[in-house]
Amino acid sequence: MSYPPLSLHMPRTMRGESVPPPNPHLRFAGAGEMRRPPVDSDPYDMHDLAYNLVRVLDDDGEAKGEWVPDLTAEQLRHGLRSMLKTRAYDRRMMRMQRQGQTSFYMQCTGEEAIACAFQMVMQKGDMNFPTYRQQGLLIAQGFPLTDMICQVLSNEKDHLKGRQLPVMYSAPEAGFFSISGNLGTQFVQAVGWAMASAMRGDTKIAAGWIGDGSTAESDFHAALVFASVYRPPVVLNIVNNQWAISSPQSVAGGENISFASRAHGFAIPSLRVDGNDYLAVYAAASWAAERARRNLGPTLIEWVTYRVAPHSTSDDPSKYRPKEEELNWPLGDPVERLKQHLIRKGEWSEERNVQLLAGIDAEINDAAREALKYGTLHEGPKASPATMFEDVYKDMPQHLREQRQQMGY
Ligand SMILES: Cc1ncc(C[n+]2csc(CCOP(=O)(O)OP(=O)(O)O)c2C)c(N)n1
Repeated sequence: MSYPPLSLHMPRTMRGESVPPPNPHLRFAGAGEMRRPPVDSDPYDMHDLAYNLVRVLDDDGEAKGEWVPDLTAEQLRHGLRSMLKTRAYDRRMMRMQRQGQTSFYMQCTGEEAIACAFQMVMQKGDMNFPTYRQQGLLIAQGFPLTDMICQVLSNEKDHLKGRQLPVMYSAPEAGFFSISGNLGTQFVQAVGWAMASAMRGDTKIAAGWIGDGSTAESDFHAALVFASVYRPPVVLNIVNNQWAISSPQSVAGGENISFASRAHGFAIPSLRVDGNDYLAVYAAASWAAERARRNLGPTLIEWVTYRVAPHSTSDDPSKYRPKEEELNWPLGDPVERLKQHLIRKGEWSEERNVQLLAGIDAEINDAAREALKYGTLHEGPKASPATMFEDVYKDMPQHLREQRQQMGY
């Protein structure tokens, strides 16, 4: 008996077809179609939710179904403000990079709803373990923009003292754990932090964040094992923005199966949610946070979205994906969708939106002007090079003292 020669499967997108056909195993429910199970559901009774999409806002901006969250008009306007501010901040940082005031920047354009709405369910003392694309977690809670800009500029007021790449913020006091350049490491750390909270008998919860591409890292799997075994209070967020630099999500394992369904082998409940729908994000995040706070254990959420911006200031997406892809993206723009919803409710208007944008621009200009007083990458005062030997260890060992002396300090 002889067989034909073997060949390796290549995801369609690796064969040069950059817009994948609709996945026959994944469904895309209309707004309001998906059920909202009780938070203490058995994960085995929730499998359908990992292959479909929880959506609240329909194409006309109407909120529908069991997942409609209980949010006041003021809370919804806060959401719109946070997303617009995040977008404007990104644009401004982008410009600073192009003008040579900083070396590097990463935008989250199109993904603002996820971090901005998620932050609203976090409470004081809870901890996010973000990637570099969740600046919305800080902005939605009103974290000082000047401090963020000083980090991006690596200037004299950068509280990380110029030791980190721009956008790798660290603000644990604001529930925002230090960002690391090594993909995926924070996911397993989030689980460990949540385990510590439970071991101490505390009431605080953690949230881990990871991109679609980074789910291929081993830390993603380690995180699921620990979360499955010890059931700590953690929300495990996968932001599926379809791309990992130039690699489509199919290459990370998303060609025939959803990322949400990865939870099933670990008996962890999971949801697949429209990440461009502020209301759906808030509702799903509340559901998962409630589970965690009630000691019911972890939840995995796949947020389906699209990375509209280049991966970073060092990237040019026109080299690997057609512009039509963004234009044909079916879930629209999170900012426009929430704005439309508010207008439909009679709680917003185009005029108020223009005023809001002007206010945000002024706020960002003020923050930028203040930050620029403390210097940029190339100009102005800097932390003394002597400080680069500090904080490697709690106490500086002899060999670092010698190296510092060799530099003349
Ligand atoms: C361990 C590790 N491998 C590779 C890289 C280089 N790298 C930085 S970002 C990135 C893509 C990550 O894509 P994804 O997880 O989908 O997140 P996104 O950038 O789309 O938000 C890669 C490969 C890295 N920083 N760390």
